[in-house]
Amino acid sequence: MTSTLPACQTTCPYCGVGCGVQVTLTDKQTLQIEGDPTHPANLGRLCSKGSALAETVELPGRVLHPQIGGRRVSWEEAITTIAEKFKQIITEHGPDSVAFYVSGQLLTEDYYVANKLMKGFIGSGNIDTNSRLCMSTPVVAHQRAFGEDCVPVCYEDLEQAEMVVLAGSNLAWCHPVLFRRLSQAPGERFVVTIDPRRTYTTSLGGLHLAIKPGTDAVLFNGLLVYLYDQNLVDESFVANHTEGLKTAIAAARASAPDIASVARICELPAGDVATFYRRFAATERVVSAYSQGLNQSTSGVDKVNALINCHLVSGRIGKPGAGPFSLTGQPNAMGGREVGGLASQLAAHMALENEEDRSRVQRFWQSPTIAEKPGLKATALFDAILEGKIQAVWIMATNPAVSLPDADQVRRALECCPLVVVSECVQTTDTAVLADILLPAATWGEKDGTVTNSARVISRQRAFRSPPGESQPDWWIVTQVAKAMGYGQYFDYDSAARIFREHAALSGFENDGRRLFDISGLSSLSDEQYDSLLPRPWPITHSAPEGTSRLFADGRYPTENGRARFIAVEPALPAREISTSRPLVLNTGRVRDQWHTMTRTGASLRLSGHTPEPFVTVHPGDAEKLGLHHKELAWVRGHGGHEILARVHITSRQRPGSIFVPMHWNDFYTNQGRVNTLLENLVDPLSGQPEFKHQPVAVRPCHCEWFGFYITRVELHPQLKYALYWARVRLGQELWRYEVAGNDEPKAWPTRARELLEGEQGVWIEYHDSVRNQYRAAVLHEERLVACVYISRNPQIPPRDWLIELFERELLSKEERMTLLFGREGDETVDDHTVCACFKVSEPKIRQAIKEGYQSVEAIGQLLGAGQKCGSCLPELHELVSGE
Ligand SMILES: Nc1nc2c(c(=O)[nH]1)N[C@H]1C(S)=C(S)[C@@H](COP(=O)(O)OP(=O)(O)OC[C@H]3O[C@@H](n4cnc5c(=O)[nH]c(N)nc54)[C@H](O)[C@@H]3O)O[C@H]1N2
Ligand SMILES: Nc1nc2c(c(=O)[nH]1)N[C@H]1C(S)=C(S)[C@@H](COP(=O)(O)OP(=O)(O)OC[C@H]3O[C@@H](n4cnc5c(=O)[nH]c(N)nc54)[C@H](O)[C@@H]3O)O[C@H]1N2
Ligand code: SF4
Ligand SMILES: [Mo]
Repeated sequence: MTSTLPACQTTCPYCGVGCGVQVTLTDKQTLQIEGDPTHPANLGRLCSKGSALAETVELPGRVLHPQIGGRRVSWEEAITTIAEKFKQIITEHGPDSVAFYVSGQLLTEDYYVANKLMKGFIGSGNIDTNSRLCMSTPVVAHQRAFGEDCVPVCYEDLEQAEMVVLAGSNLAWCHPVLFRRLSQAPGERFVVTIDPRRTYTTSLGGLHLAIKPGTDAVLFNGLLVYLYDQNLVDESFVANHTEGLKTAIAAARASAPDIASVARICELPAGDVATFYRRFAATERVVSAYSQGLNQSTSGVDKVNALINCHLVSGRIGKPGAGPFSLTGQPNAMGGREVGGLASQLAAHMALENEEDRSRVQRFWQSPTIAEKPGLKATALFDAILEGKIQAVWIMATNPAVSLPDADQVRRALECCPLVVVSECVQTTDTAVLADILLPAATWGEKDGTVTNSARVISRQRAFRSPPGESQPDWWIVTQVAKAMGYGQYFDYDSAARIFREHAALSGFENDGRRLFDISGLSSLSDEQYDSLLPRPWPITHSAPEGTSRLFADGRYPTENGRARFIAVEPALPAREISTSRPLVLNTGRVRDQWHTMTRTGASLRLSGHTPEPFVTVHPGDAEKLGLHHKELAWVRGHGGHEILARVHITSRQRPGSIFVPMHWNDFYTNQGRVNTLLENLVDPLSGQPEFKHQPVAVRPCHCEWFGFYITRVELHPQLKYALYWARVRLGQELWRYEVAGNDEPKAWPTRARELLEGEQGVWIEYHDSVRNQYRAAVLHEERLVACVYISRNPQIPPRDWLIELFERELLSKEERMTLLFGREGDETVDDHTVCACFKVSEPKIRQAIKEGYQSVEAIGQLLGAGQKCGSCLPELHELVSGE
């Protein structure tokens, strides 16, 4: 692989903060990836995931060639086959019998052509995106309140705010650079974190409201009533720029008449609710940032509108340091919305239901047809596949067999669909293995285009290496299929720049200022100008070519009458309440160092150390009731009796009555850990966004006779049949650690270990203590370590991060060989997860340093380096130091 640029400025492929990164090739021909100091999103900062990007540029397990039924074929054969099969199905069953399921991780240009092909040429609305699972709720809430899907604020507003409300957002882990900006911003500010769990985001201080899951609309309705009753309405703003306050107040009062009622329903101390309301009322500059804790709910749209109502009534919008702020998840969730990648939208913020808009887009595209109605939303789309109504689906840059609710049903849908095309870069994802036709997609660092971040800032992603094998950018693949379907003259693109110009032109086409999404100022960029485009927030017009940071400063909203709308919100209960058979609320979400289904972050050793296994967090009181023990395993049972197996973490951070399981683990990394198999397909009726935060489950201990781990250079799990549980971590290109546990009698450990590792050539050294029930073994080949095994009755397995270093040695000393069998002096059975990913500093090391007298974050930083680079671990370090 060759580098094409000495230094390349691009954008991080992970979260919606959209940090600029700078890629350089060092003298030693290795890639160096740093934060771009000139990018407005991060000004040089990166979080742990961004900092580890260089480790994952050479992604293992790439799809290198097009494949049909697992057979390598030429691009030509793959493209012709897809085009012919799609055409045939459309001829026989109509355009609505095919679908695309795309992703907020596509670049805007990829997204634009996919949407154009489906809506303008195939003539169906059936293109939906994983943003349905993520941002569709704020889209609808914005449309209801503002008339258009617009995020009013910019990142500086967060820093300028005197009060920041974080509602259903784990900012410290999910938008870490924004979290850093907030914690480093000058001046004092009061932070209110609304989250049933005490996440590390609460380390900002202020107030944590450990709200009863699902009751946020009541909390915000109560705030609306409070502001109204205390005469804190911004009379002139409300009179001149809004409508609907009276009905909104009436609805709010019916559900949240006073602080006492709110406190009771939300199960919060009344004093805390009063403090929140008082501070909100008294502070001019308030930003309320929200994310999946509100969005991923069967009444998410109402929750978001209840929050927006509070900003409208107090006029806290369109001003510096004030406004509601939807934090977007994926790097290009926003770009997808701009091109109309949701089944419920057209393109450039135009509406499918609007006759004029449809005609306008059709004229612009000069297309033979145009979708006449919205298509199927993500979960409904997969239901339609299962019912046989959709016969061909093309999935791009998303892994629905893991990430959609009722994931086994999704898998069945794909198994029975006559044609499943998957554009992927990783061969073994749970979805790619179900593809009839698998297409090699170029990925981050190999493709050119643009993305839009949470603050509407459009940035370039730039290629700095050539794609491996025959991989191609997604826009190229879609364009080839469009050409093969006979639409060549409309898809005659030879570069991302050409697509971008067309997209920009469409945004300004017959716009007259009615649609705020207008980037027509970029429609005539030359290729060179596109290449060197600097980040800027939309709208970007000819009169404001540098873009516009804050919207609605003039009080005008893109509704028919120019007024923002209050929405009357009657809070709904979660669709499924707990019951005696499923008495706990399952909440799911993210961990600090993994990204979704782990296809990239799972390949990084540094990132895998923070949370090496699927886990279930349980409150100590619940754990006691359920007979659960820390570090043992538990079964979590959900919808349809499905069960998963995960490691138990007992912590008072968890709210009693609810548990948390991360969304990330899948069949590649563990044997029974896909949490979405437990989820019923329940969606918000307005947005179609699924409920990922509130599903009833039951938890029971999983009794195991033995626990242990294997570190090997070969993949073991196909042979690990006797283990009830395995979860693996990639320690290197060809080095794995398997955590294992089983419930059979552990007599045959030595035999099993030998059977399992029979492929490993070398000398065995073993230690079997049948009294303490411990078995340790190592395999050495020419003094080099090739495998090691540790099995015990005890789930508290000693730390093992030091073992990895021994695998890197060419020659092991006698002492080192002894430690393989007998452990190291001072090894304690403590949690050995990595806290600082940049310098690989584990929790035991930090605890040891604290014991030795290094009792501040700074002192530990000086001693161990922890927290000194990206800063993502600082909240955890603070808590370790303060002994919480
Ligand atoms: N490390 C990491 N960062 C990521 C991602 C990743 O995979 N890994 N993914 C990116 C993407 S696509 C997204 S969408 C964002 C998501 O970013 P976030 O929304 O911040 O992350 P989540 O962990 O999904 O959920 C946020 C919080 O909602 C809380 N919550 C659950 N139920 C309720 C409730 O009823 N009320 C309230 N107020 N809160 C509740 C959860 O306890 C959780 O802490 O993260 C982005 N950033
Ligand atoms: N339980 C639970 N489930 C959830 C959530 C939750 O909070 N809880 N959150 C939901 C949310 S908000 C989101 S955003 C989704 C995310 O869920 P997914 O989108 O399914 O997760 P990813 O792992 O990001 O999948 C992206 C895929 O695209 C591939 N890829 C990377 N780059 C490219 C490229 O350039 N081209 C192509 N063609 N492929 C590429 C990657 O290898 C990867 O397989 O999960 C949702 N599911
Ligand atoms: S905060 Fe981290 S993951 Fe998000 S864009 Fe910035 S570096 Fe990437
Ligand atoms: Mo997301």
